[in-house]
Amino acid sequence: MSDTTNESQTFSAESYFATQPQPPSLAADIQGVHEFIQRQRQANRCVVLVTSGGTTVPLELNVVRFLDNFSAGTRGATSAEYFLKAGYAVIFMHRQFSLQPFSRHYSHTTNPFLNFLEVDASLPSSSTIDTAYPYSYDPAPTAPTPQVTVTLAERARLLSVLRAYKAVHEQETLHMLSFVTVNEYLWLLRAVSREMSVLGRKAMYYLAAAVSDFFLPQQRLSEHKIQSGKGNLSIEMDQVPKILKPLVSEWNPEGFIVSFKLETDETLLVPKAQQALERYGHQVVIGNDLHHRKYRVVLISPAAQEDAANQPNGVLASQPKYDKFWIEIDPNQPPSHPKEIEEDIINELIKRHKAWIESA
Ligand code: 9Z3
Repeated sequence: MSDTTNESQTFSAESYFATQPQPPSLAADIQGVHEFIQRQRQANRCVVLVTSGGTTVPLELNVVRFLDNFSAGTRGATSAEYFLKAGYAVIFMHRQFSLQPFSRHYSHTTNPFLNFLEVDASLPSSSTIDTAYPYSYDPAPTAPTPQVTVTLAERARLLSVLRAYKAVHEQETLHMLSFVTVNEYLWLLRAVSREMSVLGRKAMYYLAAAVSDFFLPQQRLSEHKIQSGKGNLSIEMDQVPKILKPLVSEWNPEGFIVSFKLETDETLLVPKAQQALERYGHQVVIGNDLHHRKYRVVLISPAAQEDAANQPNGVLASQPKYDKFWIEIDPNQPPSHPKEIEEDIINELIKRHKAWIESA
């Protein structure tokens, strides 16, 4: 790494954490994670870390502008629900204000929850609105308090979401953590992974967050808002270190690690996913392409190697290094009851995680 502060550098994970600032909330966040993991250990549960949503890259210290990412956190929030349903405890590490399990059904949507609520129809509509204080939360003292109900058409769906949500709260199996910048994400990921290492093989990582590949080191950030009026703006960014490497080899070598590969050219999916497995040596890479990600993904994992001793002639034919497993659903789902691809992804991963635990 160069020691001047204006030049671009190549960061290893080690040099990154040695030079980039630790977020002030990290210690408190990790205390919460520590206690959550202790409780799950006592209950003998598997714990999955689900990362979700995009990271930002601030362009100024007093940040006015930043680089962002398209991800709304649908994959992560949906997957977290299926993990919870299967009895996993979930650490949901998500971009602040991105989609969350359960509430996702009624947020960031073209069909927001207010559309499903009705003010008691037995009262004349004029008496249900306090025209003098149209937006006041305090009912006028003399007015009857109208009841709010859920429309009949939405009641069954809401009830099932609400029941699942309440059950998870009661069992305390969901722990929320949030990040905004790529720096906060990296520090949290390292600290949470280290905490999870006490779980051994019962820990799973489901890294669905869309993490920036580039960032501006703190030392090269302009303190104040970048001024216009000086013509074009050129910014040279550094590469974010490949964090899967220390995660797999140092922070939690026993964990079952699932990473995602996003491409816009579908022909690159399989080779790029294989390259990631080759490089980091973890368990599964899920390849998804931007336009079909809700209906088709491919799971790439190391192929089980046959033992030559089990072959009749004692010789092995050349074996593929990787297994490919496509998961696909019909893109034309009924709006009333859509199937979500995450249901099949999580079922498959849980099967494999179980085998991973049993093979210890
Ligand atoms: C994913 O590929 C996720 O599935 C999506 C989910 C971001 C596509 P949405 O929030 O989208 O449901 O709309 N996440 C990982 C993307 C990523 O940054 N992967 C890195 C890469 O492709 C490797 S870690 O290089």
